[in-house]
Order: sequence, then structure tokens, then C-alpha cells
Amino acid sequence: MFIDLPSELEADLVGHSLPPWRLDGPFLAKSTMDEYRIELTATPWFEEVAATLHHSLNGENGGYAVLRLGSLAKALGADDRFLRLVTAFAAEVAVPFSPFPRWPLWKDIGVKVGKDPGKSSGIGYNALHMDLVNGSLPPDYTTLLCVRPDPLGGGPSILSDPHAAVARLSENSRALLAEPAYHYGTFFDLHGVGAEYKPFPVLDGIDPGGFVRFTAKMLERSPLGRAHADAARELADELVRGQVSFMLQPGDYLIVNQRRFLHGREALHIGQETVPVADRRLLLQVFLRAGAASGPAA
Ligand SMILES: O=C(O)CCC(=O)C(=O)O
Ligand SMILES: [Fe+2]
Repeated sequence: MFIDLPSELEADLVGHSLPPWRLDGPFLAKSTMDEYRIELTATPWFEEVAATLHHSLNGENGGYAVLRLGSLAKALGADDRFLRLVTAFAAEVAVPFSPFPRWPLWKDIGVKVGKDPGKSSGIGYNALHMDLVNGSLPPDYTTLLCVRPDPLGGGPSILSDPHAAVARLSENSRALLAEPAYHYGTFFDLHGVGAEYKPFPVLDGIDPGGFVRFTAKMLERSPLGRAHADAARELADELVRGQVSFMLQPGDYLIVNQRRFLHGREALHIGQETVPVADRRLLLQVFLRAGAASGPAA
């Protein structure tokens, strides 16, 4: 699931300067998608890397990938030129978009010591979840670019296969999870992710290869009926039993197929308040929508 770029491709990419991107509503414009694809397809080994990426995300047993772009980040500096290249790789998977009208395409995930520690940019354990869980059409992929890891050494990423976890549950728990009895979070002014879905079933049953609509964050934050909460807790425990974890390095680009894997992050190291804001862990996030323009399906 870790994909290194051939050095020939890295060397070639350093010499490329992609034009700034344009948006069409919340989505990366098709003209930019085409422009970036034409430019990158001409580089050596790019199509092989793109095929490996597709296979890791959508092939049998696949579901996530880490594209290691650290050398490129170092060579280019973490500026626009690098971010355009990462956007071009993302666009090879599906259409990048921002559901948040107030944010640019790429959203900062920094570290805020005063925030709910279990939420995005909090300092605590960020429990396994899917992003935009309460939209009727969650992003097909969520992606995280590591600009800076926690300088104190905490915060490994965690990933778990929810279909495998669900398969280990009792039939009774699965039946409870298939009921529209779950809810999480607010839904306000979001674009490209459908309408608010509330309450939702964790398992929708119709589409076995589809989303397991789950966030372990709801166990603490959403009032749920006793039986439904118990089933959700069982699922959360199974997810943790099956999880993998690894530390993102500078320039690592994690792409998660939200139909296949849930993601999260272990707590950052204690003492974040002693780290200057400019040195704290920093990720950039963009979501992807699969569509006609997203290349070959699984
Ligand atoms: O901080 C991380 O590594 C994960 C953040 C995350 O999953 C989110 O903000 O949705
Ligand atoms: Fe997330």
C-alpha cells in the first residue's frame, strides 16, 4: 500500500510546473483535470504509478494507499508547485473537490490545543470514522497530505476494514446496525455530498460493496438507544482489533477509499502546548468524487 515513485519520474516531475488549478463550483474544473493529465501522462513511469495507485485503492483486498512524495516535497519546497503536482495525482484517482464553500480546495488540518481533542485538529485520539458520514453521498475518497508530522513523535494514522469487522459480528448486531437509528454531527452549507442523512443505518444492506456508514466518534457524542449503541460499540471494538497503524512522513499522501476503509489517528504526543504553532503537525486534506472522468473502475 506504500507507493514509491521511480527516481526517473521524480527527477522529471521536479522540472514540471503545472498551471494553477481552476474550480467549477466545489469541483476541480474538467479543463484543469485534462491539462494536468496531459502534462503528467508525458512523464516516464507516470502511467505505471497511476495503475498501481488504482489497484491499491480499488483492486481486490485494496482500499488505501500512501504515495510517497517526500523527495518531491523536498526538491520543490512545500509550495504551490508541489501542491499542484499532488492535486494532479489526486485527479488521476477521481475528481478533487471541497465540500466547504468557505475553504480553499485543500483544507488545513493543524493542531489546536483548545479544541475537542477527539475531533479533526484536536490533540487526542481521533477514533476510526468515515468523513462526512452524515451526508447522503459521502466523498468516495478522503485524502491527507502530510506536510509535517508531530515533532514530538505522536499521532500515527490508523486504518481498518469495516466490511471485515462487520463480518465478525453476530447476526443480531448486524441487524441492529442495518436500522436507521444512528446520527452524528451537524450538516450545514456542505456542497457535493448530497443532503443531510439523519438518522442513518450503519449498514444499508442494499449495496454490500458500499459504505459502512460509521464513526466511532458517535459513541461519545450522539445519544443512541441502548441496543443500537451496544451494536455500534461492538463494531468499534472489532474495528480496533483489525486496524493497522503507521506514521505519515513529510510528503506522504494517504488516499483512503471510503467504501473500503475507515481512518483515524492515535493521540498526538503529550506536550503539544509547548510546540510553537508553526512547528506543529500539519496535514492538508482534499476529498475526491468518483465519476465518469475518474478513469477505470475496479
Ligand atoms: O489527523 C489525522 O491524521 C486525521 C484527521 C481526520 O481524519 C479528519 O480530520 O477527518
Ligand atoms: Fe477523517
